[in-house]
Amino acid sequence: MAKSSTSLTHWGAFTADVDHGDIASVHPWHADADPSPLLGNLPGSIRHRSRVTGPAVRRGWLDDGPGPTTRRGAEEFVAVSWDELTELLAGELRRVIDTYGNEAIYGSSYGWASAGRFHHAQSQLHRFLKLLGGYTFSRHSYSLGATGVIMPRVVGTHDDLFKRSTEWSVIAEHSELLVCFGGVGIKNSAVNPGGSTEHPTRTALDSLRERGGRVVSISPLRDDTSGECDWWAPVPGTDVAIMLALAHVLAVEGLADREFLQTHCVGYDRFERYLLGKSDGIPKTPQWAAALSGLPADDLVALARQMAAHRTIVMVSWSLQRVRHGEQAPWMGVTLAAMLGQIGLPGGGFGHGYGSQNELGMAPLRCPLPTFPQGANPVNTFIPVAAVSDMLLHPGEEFDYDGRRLTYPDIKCVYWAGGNPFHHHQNLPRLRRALGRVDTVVVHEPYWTAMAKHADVVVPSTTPFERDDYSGSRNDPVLVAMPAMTKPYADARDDYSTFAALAERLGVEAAFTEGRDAMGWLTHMYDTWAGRLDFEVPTFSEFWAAGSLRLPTETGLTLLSDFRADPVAHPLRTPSGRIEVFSTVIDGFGYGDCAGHPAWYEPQEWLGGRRAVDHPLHLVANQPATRLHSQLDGGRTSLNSKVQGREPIRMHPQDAERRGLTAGDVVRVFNDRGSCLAGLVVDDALRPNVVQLSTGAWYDPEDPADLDAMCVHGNPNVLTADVGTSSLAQGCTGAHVLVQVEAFDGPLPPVRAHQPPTIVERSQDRSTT
Ligand SMILES: Nc1nc2c(c(=O)[nH]1)N[C@H]1C(S)=C(S)[C@@H](COP(=O)(O)OP(=O)(O)OC[C@H]3O[C@@H](n4cnc5c(=O)[nH]c(N)nc54)[C@H](O)[C@@H]3O)O[C@H]1N2
Ligand SMILES: Nc1nc2c(c(=O)[nH]1)N[C@H]1C(S)=C(S)[C@@H](COP(=O)(O)OP(=O)(O)OC[C@H]3O[C@@H](n4cnc5c(=O)[nH]c(N)nc54)[C@H](O)[C@@H]3O)O[C@H]1N2
Ligand SMILES: [Mo]
Repeated sequence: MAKSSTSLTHWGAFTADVDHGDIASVHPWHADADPSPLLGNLPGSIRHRSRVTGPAVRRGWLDDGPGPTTRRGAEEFVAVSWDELTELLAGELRRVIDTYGNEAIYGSSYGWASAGRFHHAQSQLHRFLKLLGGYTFSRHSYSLGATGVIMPRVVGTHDDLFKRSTEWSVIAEHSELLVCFGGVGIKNSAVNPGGSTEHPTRTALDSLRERGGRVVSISPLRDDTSGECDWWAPVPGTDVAIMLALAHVLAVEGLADREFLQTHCVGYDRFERYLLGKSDGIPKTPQWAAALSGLPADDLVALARQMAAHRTIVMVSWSLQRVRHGEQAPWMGVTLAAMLGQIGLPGGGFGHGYGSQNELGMAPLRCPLPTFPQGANPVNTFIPVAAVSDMLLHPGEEFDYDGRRLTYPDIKCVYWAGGNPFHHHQNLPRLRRALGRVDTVVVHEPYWTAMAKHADVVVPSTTPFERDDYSGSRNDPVLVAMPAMTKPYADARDDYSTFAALAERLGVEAAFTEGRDAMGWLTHMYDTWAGRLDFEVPTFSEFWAAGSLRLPTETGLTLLSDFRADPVAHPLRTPSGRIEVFSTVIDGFGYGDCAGHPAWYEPQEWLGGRRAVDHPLHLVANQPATRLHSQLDGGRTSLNSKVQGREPIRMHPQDAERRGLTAGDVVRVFNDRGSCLAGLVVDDALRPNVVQLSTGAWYDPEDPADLDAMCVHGNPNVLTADVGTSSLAQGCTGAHVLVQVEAFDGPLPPVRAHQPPTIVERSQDRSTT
């Protein structure tokens, strides 16, 4: 008998019909005007064949004990009982801590996990490891690695750029011109960490256009902006040159707002010397940018004049900073907006990530959300998050980061819960070698992802639909109850229960659980939160029965309006209190790859460089339209997009014809780092010489024992370079990679990505006999 139940994912709230322990169908949240197609991945996800059904240990780890090995990902697993798993894992954690210290555990566990304030995998793991004495952690994200370091130095914050961004309703009402680098799409704004109950992007853009507003979408892909727009498709990676050219026109035509630059910024003069070519002999003219970007110089001149004449918002998508020198695009975007002098005016100024995530343009909550307490980490050692392979491969080596020299720790145990490095990290052959260096890899997962298949100890987790929780996000007005739809599948357990059992073996149970079960925590977190609010909310049981709770928001925001109105009373948290067009601090670091003002640096992976001779196609490895990262890759929406079971790669008709390829072909995508198969889609919505292969197809090596094997399924991270944005931020650079594409004529290898590995029962296990 189907029963109806409401829940929340990062891509939206929904009601599900639940039948025989699984989601049978989903209905979007009643108030969501533009629900995400990603909801289509949910039916069948609870009992999917790729679920981890019980605890499992890699054969070699069980037989030979912990230690470095290149066999990870290529061996069978042995099914063990929960008791045995707990015993083995507790013993290994104790061994690593006693022998090498807590720093030897890499417990950062980057990843998106699932929505839920209590059963949030990383929060559970971090609290647990802190009670054991701590772990090596990571800073910032794959999303915003460059922004997270550069923007606090330029505008005193990175978080407020998103949390307190100009609201969509203000843009729809006041903006006349949106100049969007990277577009402003609805593909990505489906998603909000913690969940969304509204998706306003499409409607806001429609109302802006109805008012006569214009959208200029500067992006290699036409569909990066929803609805009608002027589509300008430059050579990928040349946006900073384009922004500099627009700035050049403003500077030489007397269109820059000198007063705003004087009162609200520092260092414009230093920057202008560079802009005009006085410091390096190269004026950043529209002609100069045209040669790099392929955009006509006249168009750039005309656009700059229009930007100065109209209420204009400069939007920079997050993708622009997920490349080598990624610090420059947001810095230059703010500088360009500062020259226009409209920062802090309704509908003018700067936006960073409209169309990247749903929180942009959504009103922030006036209150915090209920929180699972974390405690402090006694270990101070950290890495910038995307340096994980570097860390594992180079223990003891020094590296640059944000003005400091840091040293990589010597990691013995990698512990992951709620993330998938075989989704998120670059150069996967290198990651496999890096993981080969440690003694033990532990992974908590509901699904047999490639990361789970590369683990020594695999801990089966529940999905959010098998446990009670609630969730919301800081830029969404509703706290949503997530009652369990069904009991845990097979032998899966909540991460909380797993850690509670481990905590018991390791003598920290009382501190970890504080005597509460999951429902006890949900109530406690809610009551603690409610007690600190300055307004009344229903009791926990009233909220739970109602299923949702609307919270007050701060509406009508314009980013930095206070600062604009009075920069002395509302200074930015920068050394000068103003926007740092020139940063003395960054200049003082003396980095060759990030100077004291925004600048054009030749990209590492781009069509204008020497690498393009052998790799003539620019691959945009963007976020998938059909799923969140690698999550539910085996779901309906995701599978429907595949071509002969492979991830689709989009190519311009001209490029396909030149290679004798037709739509529906399986092609080989390759460079000097690796190769993968993909299914060809021919489409003129791309700039020629650009191909697009989104992230998220589960890594599927043709021969798992070969560390350099071709991925038969289409994961672009076998191709991407594992290199930081710059010495400043060392952020992720996975957005761009140069490749070649050819027909694949061999016999088609099967896709096994969504199949579990070989698991033998303990009774058939020779190590017990
Ligand atoms: N080339 C390239 N690479 C990229 C990017 C790019 O643009 N290009 N983008 C980057 C970006 S911005 C990001 S944010 C990362 C995303 O990388 P990740 O966040 O690591 O990717 P996800 O697929 O969301 O991984 C989350 C995992 O958590 C698991 N999970 C869900 N709920 C639970 C739970 O309750 N318990 C446990 N134990 N596990 C759970 C899911 O099954 C899934 O495997 O990828 C980055 N990688
Ligand atoms: N459906 C869906 N939505 C998501 C996610 C997902 O996995 N699926 N992930 C979420 C996460 S964690 C994050 S961090 C955000 C990321 O948000 P973004 O970083 O903005 O996402 P991308 O899809 O990588 O890039 C957006 C667009 O930028 C364009 N672009 C790429 N390179 C260039 C360039 O050099 N110049 C210009 N002008 N444009 C360029 C690409 O065509 C691309 O489609 O998305 C979030 N939203
Ligand atoms: Mo992200």
